[in-house]
Amino acid sequence: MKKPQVNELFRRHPGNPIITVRDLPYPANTVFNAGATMFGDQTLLLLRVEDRRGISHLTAARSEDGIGNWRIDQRPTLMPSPETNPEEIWGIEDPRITYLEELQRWAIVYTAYARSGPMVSLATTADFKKFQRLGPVMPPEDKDAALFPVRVKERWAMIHRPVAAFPGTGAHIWISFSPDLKHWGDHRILIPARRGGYWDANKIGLSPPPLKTAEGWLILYHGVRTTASGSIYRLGLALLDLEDPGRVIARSDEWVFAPEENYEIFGDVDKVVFPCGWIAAGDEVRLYYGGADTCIALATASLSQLLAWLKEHSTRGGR
Ligand code: BMA
Repeated sequence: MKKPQVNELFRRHPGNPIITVRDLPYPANTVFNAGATMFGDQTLLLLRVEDRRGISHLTAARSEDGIGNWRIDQRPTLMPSPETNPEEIWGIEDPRITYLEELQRWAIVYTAYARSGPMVSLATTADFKKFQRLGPVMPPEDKDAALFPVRVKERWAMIHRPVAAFPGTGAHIWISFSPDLKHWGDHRILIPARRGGYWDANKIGLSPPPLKTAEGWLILYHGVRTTASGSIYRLGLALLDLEDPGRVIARSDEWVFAPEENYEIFGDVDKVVFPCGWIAAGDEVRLYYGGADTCIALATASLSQLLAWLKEHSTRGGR
């Protein structure tokens, strides 16, 4: 197998962006940061739609090939519910979807946004029409969360990214555990943000949910580099032990994907690639990501190439 260069690991779809606000059946500001899953033999995206007030909701889009002919719900699929859930008063954002075989339902972990700051909320569904809210599961400030699809030693596991109010401590990726999806504990840092000039210094967060592979749980995470002209959101890889996902086996030193195309560089927020979902079909991984907080784009990769590259380029981080 020819060894791919790091900038060849993910290949952008030539039709990018695959969904923009012009594809929506109703007026809105932007569509970006979609969760993704297979629903029967269709690809289902849960789009984050920001309306013309600045408040986000979620809308389902379905496609046979996961690339085009998206059928988008005529009305918002899941709206914020500030009357019953005051933590959603400023919207619901960035859904990560995991199918829980044991419950035969999909779990949607999303950011609920209100005066107190962003926090992690959870809902489940069997059909992406009716949703059951479990409410907030992590207090603010916390976001970039997703569930593992199976229990780990009898407990559910969730990755998330709290931010400490204490200055200079950094924002790291954490893992927590729960017997019932509602009560979470045993919190600990899983992947620390690096320091100094690194692309993933000071602030990192999980991107799509962990992906089960023969070699471990594959993690794609974003690093936020603050520069004189704003932030740059780039993506790196890590691998967690299959039996004990609290153990990091590998972590890439370099980023594997970064804003390069116009639809990633220019938008409501410049220089952002922000995936919330990926789908593996055989060796192909389809990554759905928001471009510059304005559109949805697609890139594909080979799972075996990602794992081989990560193995060769891992220092396990922590510098
Ligand atoms: C993060 C999240 C994402 C967004 C990104 C860039 O904090 O809020 O939804 O894409 O910032 O603006």
